[in-house]
Amino acid sequence: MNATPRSNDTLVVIPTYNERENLSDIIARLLRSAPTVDVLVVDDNSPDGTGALASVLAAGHDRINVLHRTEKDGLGAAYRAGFDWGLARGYERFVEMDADGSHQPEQLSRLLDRLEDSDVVLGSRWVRGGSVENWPLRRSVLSQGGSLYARIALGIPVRDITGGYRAFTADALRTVDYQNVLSRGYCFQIDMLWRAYTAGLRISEVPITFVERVHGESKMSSGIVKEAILRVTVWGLRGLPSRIAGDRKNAAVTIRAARVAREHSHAS
Ligand SMILES: Nc1nc2c(ncn2[C@@H]2O[C@H](COP(=O)(O)OP(=O)(O)OP(=O)(O)O)[C@@H](O)[C@H]2O)c(=O)[nH]1
Ligand SMILES: [Mg+2]
Repeated sequence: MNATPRSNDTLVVIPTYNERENLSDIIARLLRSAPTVDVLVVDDNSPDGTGALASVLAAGHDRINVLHRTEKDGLGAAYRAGFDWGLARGYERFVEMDADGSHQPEQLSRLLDRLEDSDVVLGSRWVRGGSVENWPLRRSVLSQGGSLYARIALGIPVRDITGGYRAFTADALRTVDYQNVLSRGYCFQIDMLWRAYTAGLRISEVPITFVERVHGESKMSSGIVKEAILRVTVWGLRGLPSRIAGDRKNAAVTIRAARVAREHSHAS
């Protein structure tokens, strides 16, 4: 394991699969616009050499790190590995960001500012001020329809349920027990949000401008969409009895207790 000490307390995790044409640019923009974050690229042995490029970038800069995995295993698995890596090194805030330029590093401060009084912050395309650039109507309909379906099925009062530009406190990640999130594709994002919501975490949405990728290929597939619909329906049905009973745990209290306990153990 790479034992490089961290330079900052915020880690931006960027999963990559065949993002060679995008990676240098996104990292350069991130380092420029967010001077107090470190970066972790989690590459699944991309055939196009993205992992090798990430190693070159990491060798040239203290704030850039890379985690190489042996085979393509989905976005969720990449994030789980990235969170493990960062929590083991004591990072206190985590950001999820795609490598394809859809999540603009210049808007990261919006998410981190809101994290001051939230446990989870969602970069949102579908709140006032949020938008999508260069998407065909078909993608917009699918994304908004998916969010609407998940909102109704799960009862989560959030506009953008599938978005992948997010920030979490370390305590929030520990609370949602991300290691046991089995969803693979973007359903990972719904799964994480569902767990955060049912745990009573403070969830905020901030508007972002999502820009469709220019280079490389999307990894969206019909399998990923089917996984999301199936899982959301099952969770929705399972959660129905407790929704009817209005039974939502207040884990903000648990989080505060965990924080106090940790501060106490550091002090003693
Ligand atoms: N490590 C790793 N990264 C992945 C995998 N699948 C996707 N990614 C990365 O996850 C991010 C999001 O994937 P995209 O292909 O952009 O998928 P998407 O954003 O849902 O779809 P589009 O909106 O069409 O771009 C990108 O940085 C991908 O390179 C995977 O299996 N392993
Ligand atoms: Mg994308």
